[in-house]
Amino acid sequence: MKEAAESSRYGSVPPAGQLSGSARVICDLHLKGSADPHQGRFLKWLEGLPTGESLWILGDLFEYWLGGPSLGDCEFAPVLKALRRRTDTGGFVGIVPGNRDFLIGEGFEAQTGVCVYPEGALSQGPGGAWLLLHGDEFCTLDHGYQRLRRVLRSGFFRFWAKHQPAFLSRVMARRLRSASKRAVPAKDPARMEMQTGEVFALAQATGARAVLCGHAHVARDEMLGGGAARFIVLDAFGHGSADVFEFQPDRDPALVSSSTC
Ligand SMILES: [Mn+2]
Repeated sequence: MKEAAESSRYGSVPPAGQLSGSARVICDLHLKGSADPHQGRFLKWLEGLPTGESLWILGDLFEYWLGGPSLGDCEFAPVLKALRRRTDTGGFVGIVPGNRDFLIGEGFEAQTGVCVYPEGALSQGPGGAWLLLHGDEFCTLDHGYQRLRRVLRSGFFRFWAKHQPAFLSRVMARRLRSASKRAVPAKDPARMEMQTGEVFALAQATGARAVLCGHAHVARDEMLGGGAARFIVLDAFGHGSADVFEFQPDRDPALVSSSTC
C-alpha cells in the first residue's frame, strides 16, 4: 500500500511517454536566450530527432523561468515554438521542472503541448518502473537548500509568483540566482552531494527499478542496494560525453553523447 501511496505523487504517463520503444532523456540545458549558442545547438538537435520518438527533459531546461512573463519572452519563443512543432507532429515530450524552472506549469503545457510533471514521473521501461526526477531532492544534507526548495515549490509561493508584475518576478529571479552563487562556494561540497541512501529508499518506496535524474551535472550510472535499483545521473546537455540517456528497442538503455545521437 505504501508503494501505491508514494507512486500516486507522480502523474500518470500516457503510452506515448513510456520508455518501452525509442526515447531520449536530457536535462540541465540552462538555456539563456537567443544569443546563447547553446540554445541554437539544442534547437538543431531537437529538429534532428526522429519523428514519433519520445523525449523527456528532467529539469533546468531554462536558466530561469518566471511563469507567465517567460511565456511571452521573445528570447525563449524559438524554444517554445520548436517544442510545439514536435508535440503537434505526434512526438511526446514530458518535462519534470528543475530548481531553475520550477514555475513551469499549466501555461507552459498549454502553449507547448509538453506534459508537465511537477513532482516527477513514474514511467514503465525495460525491467519495470523508471522514476524520472530532476534530482535536487536528493541533496538532503543541504538543509538550507531543502528549506528554500519547500518554500519555492509551495502552493502559496506559486500563487504569489503568478500574481506579481513581470519586473518583480525578474528582480526575484536575479536575487535567487545571485544568493545561490554566493552561497555555493561557502558550502561543504559533501553536504551538497546527492545522498544515494535517499535515492535507494525512494526507489524501494515507489517500486522503481531505476531512478534517472540530472541536477549534479556529472554523469554516473551505478547499481544500488546490491543490484536492486539502478541510479543514473546525466551530464548537463551539451557538456560531457554522457548527456543523453537513450532507450532503443534493440539495445540496452545507456548514457550516450548528444554529439553522436
Ligand atoms: Mn538543477
